Amino acid sequence: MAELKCILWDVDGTLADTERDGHRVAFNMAFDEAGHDREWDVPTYGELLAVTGGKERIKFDIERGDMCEMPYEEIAGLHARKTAHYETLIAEGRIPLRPGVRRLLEEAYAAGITLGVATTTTPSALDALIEHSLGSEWFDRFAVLAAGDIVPAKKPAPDIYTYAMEQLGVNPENTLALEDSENGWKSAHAAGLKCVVTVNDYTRDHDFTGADLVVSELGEPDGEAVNVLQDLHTLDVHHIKLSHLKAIMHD
Ligand code: XBP
Ligand code: MG
Repeated sequence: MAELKCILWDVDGTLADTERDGHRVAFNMAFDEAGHDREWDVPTYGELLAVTGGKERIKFDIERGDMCEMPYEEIAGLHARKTAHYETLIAEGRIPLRPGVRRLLEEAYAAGITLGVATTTTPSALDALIEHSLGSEWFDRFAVLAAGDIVPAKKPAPDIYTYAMEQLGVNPENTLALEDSENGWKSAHAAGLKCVVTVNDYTRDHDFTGADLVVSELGEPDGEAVNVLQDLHTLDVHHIKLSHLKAIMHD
């Protein structure tokens, strides 16, 4: 039985559905602008999401022969342009938060739970989402923003979660992760965390065996009941509340 002291949030797919209409579109804008004859359509991007990290994803597509060879500096430059396009898309307000995200963040913050972010995405892309989708006050409300290349090994390695907990001085037994993907869940699990997963169109069929709770979304009190796909703690769920997260830790 452990007390819930800290919640670490994944970003892409968890805070907001950023992949299909945000990151994917931005990659294609950068490819087009640089004269690369390559477009990542919706299903192709779904396959490529198995590789975490934008630069790593481009490199993988090159190595499998679907993009022309280029030196790493060029990949990094291409990715920097992609990030700039992504930030513009986010600033245009195209990607809302997922249902229940703001509600649960507010509830946890008001309850004095330490909140942090553990993501593979680039720090400036995360900053854009916080500024334009969440609100600037969250730069102070999150006690740590752990993102991108700050650790050498990205998810599914545990490193980004371990780094975030070290920064906060919290233990894994008091920390819960909110994730959306198999790589994210594996990363949190490898770091010793309990984990609630909110799936999306790209991740619904991923393997979440062992995850504490897998639901369609966090949901809202006045909305429809969320779809519960896996529940190791036999919780009574209509929408995910802080009390559910506490119950998972206590179990
Ligand atoms: C998701 C990722 C990222 C994004 C693209 O991160 O794997 O690579 O797809 O962002 P998470 P970058 O789910 O951990 O938030 O291009 O900035 O890497
Ligand atoms: Mg994610």
